[in-house]
Amino acid sequence: MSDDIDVLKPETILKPKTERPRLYKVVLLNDDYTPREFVVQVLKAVFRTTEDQAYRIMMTAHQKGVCVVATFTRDVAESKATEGTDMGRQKGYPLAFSTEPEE
Ligand code: TYC
Repeated sequence: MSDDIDVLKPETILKPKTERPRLYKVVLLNDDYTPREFVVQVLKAVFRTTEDQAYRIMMTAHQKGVCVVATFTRDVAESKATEGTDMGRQKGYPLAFSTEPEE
């Protein structure tokens, strides 16, 4: 009908969504072959860290076996982990990053 008016139906009244997305850690894994300086270069390029931050993260992984680099939403964490791992593979290094959900 031409004289119908729009009404606000209850189902159009949305509850504000305040929940934040789950965050995922990107973890750097140590290995015996990737040169330290190359790990630092990758960390700076992919995670935009300073030289100093990258060196500390690399040395933590080197000494402890793993180091959390940073946390992101799932898609960003997965693409950064893939990008870092691929940079190593292109040079023939076994450099590896993994992701895991934060508690
Ligand atoms: N352990 C490597 C070496 O001695 C350096 C390295 C550090 C590799 C951290 C990977 O995540 C890593 N050349």
